[in-house]
Amino acid sequence: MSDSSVSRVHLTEVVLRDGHQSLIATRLRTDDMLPVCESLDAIGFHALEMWGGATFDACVRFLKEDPWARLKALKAAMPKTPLQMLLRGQNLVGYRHHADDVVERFVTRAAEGGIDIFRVFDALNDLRNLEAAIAAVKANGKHAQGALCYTVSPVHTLDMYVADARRLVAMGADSIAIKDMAGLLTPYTTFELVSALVDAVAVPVHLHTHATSGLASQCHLKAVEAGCRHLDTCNSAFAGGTSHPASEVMVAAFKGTPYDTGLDLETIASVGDRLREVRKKYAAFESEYTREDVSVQLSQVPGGMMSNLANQLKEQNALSRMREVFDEIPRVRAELGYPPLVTPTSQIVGTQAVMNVLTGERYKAITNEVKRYLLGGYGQPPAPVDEGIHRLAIGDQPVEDGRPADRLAPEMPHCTAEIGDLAECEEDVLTFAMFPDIARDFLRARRDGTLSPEPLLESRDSGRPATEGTPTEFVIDVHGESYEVQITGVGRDSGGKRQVYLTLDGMPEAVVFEPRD
Ligand code: 3PY
Ligand code: ZN
Repeated sequence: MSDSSVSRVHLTEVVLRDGHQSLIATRLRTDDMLPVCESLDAIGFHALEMWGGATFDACVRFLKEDPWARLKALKAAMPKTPLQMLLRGQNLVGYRHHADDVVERFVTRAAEGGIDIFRVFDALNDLRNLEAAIAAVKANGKHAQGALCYTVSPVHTLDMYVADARRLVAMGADSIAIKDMAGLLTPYTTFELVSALVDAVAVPVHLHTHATSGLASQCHLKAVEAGCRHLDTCNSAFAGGTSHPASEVMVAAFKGTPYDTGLDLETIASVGDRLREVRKKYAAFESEYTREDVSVQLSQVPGGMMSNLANQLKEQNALSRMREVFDEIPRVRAELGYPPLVTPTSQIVGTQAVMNVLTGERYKAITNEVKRYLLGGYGQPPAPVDEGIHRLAIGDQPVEDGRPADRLAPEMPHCTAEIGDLAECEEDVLTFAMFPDIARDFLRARRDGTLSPEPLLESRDSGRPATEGTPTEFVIDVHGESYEVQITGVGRDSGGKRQVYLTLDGMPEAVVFEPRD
């Protein structure tokens, strides 16, 4: 390999999205991004990932920033380098499936706002959930990158990934990404997987792997040896642990080799110095659990998910149940047909696992989201679901096996009418479609001039009761996103069946369960 234009490795810098999402709960503010944008733009990265994933929710919920304004500000500040976003397929930047009209308008507005590369994934790798998004990206003349969520299970074979990658290309994907959000890859499995994908498809193959287990930079090296020329890295100020290998490290690793990135280490390092200073302001959002932890290789539970859950149980003085919850997550995942753990399946599996432990009996209470999942509401699980759980949860209700969005009526007209003149533009309607409650509060506060971001210095522990006993309120914090689960009551329905009432992120859920004694 001597032709450097063929062998050169291209880096996608993720500090403005996945880096802070992984390490400081997605709290980096636009004002703290802008001062380094000119330097980031001058470095020559293949792309800068800076939008999507949890950043949209965090902007509206916590930072009281308009995510669309962030997009436009970052585009203006970084006009040269292609900008990339993470799009959760039919879930866009939220947690539920949206109708195709919302997908089309969201992608169009994001493209107009400045996104050049759309990395699109589905938590189940049900590729039907990528169809509408990829079609919209192509219709806007932008780059559609199809991402495959990497996980380990009896059904997630090399052949499955190769077949999925081929289908994505047939659907119009301009490149393929291996999305290893939990950091489960090992160097030699990476070599095998990348070799197979590079052989199978003619488009570039990207590697996105988290440094959770400590193996990621070795995976990068083996990926490059297997023919991958596109790696995701993160500026050292927000690298390592549940984030990614440092950009500086990978630039140094390939320097002077045929794979040389051609990037200037000093400029990247100077951005790192400035961002390290910025990071100090966000001390309240640091967590000791985002550090490297090889145990993810044993449990296959993403580091961020396990550790943050532990953190929250600790706040509720329920730390004694932590081990049980950690052990329960892989069991629930297997019973639900081995979904990869990524938004929103991480939320679905995580909440059910917590319920199984805290109610004292497995599946005594079953969340509505698990029922929706079993009814086909998210698409097709990778493997068959446990029959007993299926029966217990949804009895003989028919399972929908079509594309979930085919059952959804257009949403834009209704959302536009409902939010009324609080929306100043279509982007506001889209924000409302995504997060109705928090968007309404946000848009109202913006109109009233009372927007105010959460304070930076307040500890995340504050305000949480430190009482002993069974917790009735807990937060599952996954990959920078929080879901608040509150048990609000127990009772009986008219047929005498016991019910647990809870709210999941403020949405009421009534869970009916049969007494078994
Ligand atoms: C997100 O959906 O926000 C992710 O980062 C998934 O890995
Ligand atoms: Zn990631």
